[in-house]
Amino acid sequence: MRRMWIGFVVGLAVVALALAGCGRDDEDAAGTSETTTATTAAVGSTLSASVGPGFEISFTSADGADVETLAAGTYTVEVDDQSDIHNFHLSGGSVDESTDIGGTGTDTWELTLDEGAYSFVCDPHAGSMSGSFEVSG
Ligand SMILES: [Cu+2]
Repeated sequence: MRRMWIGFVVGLAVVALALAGCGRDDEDAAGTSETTTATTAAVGSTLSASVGPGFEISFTSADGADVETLAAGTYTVEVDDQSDIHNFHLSGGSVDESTDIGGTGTDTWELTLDEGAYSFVCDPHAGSMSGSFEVSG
C-alpha cells in the first residue's frame, strides 16, 4: 500500500514538471515575437509613413517594424501616399500634417515630436485605417 502511494506522488511530480516546462517555452516564444512587431527608433532617424494602395496604413522605422514609442526630438518622415482615395494624417502635440486624399506621391516631413500621444489615420476610413504611438520626454 505504501509503495503504491509513493508511485502516485512521483507520477504527479513528473506531470507537474512537464507542464511547467511547456509554460516556459510558450512565454519565450511570445517574448521573441513581440520584439519583431513593435519598436522604437533613434532620435534624428528616418521613419516611413505609408498609405495604400489597398486599405493599409503604417508608420514604421528603418527596420520595417511598427513604431510604438519614440523619444522626444526631431525626425525625418518619408511619406508615401500610394492611393487617390486615401490620405496619411499624423497628429499629436503641435504636429498636424496630412497628405491630400485625392493626390498620390511622396513627401518628406521634418517633424519635431514633443512628449505625448500621437495618432495617424486615413481620414475617409478612420474607423479601419489608423494607428498610434507614444513620444516620451
Ligand atoms: Cu483610406
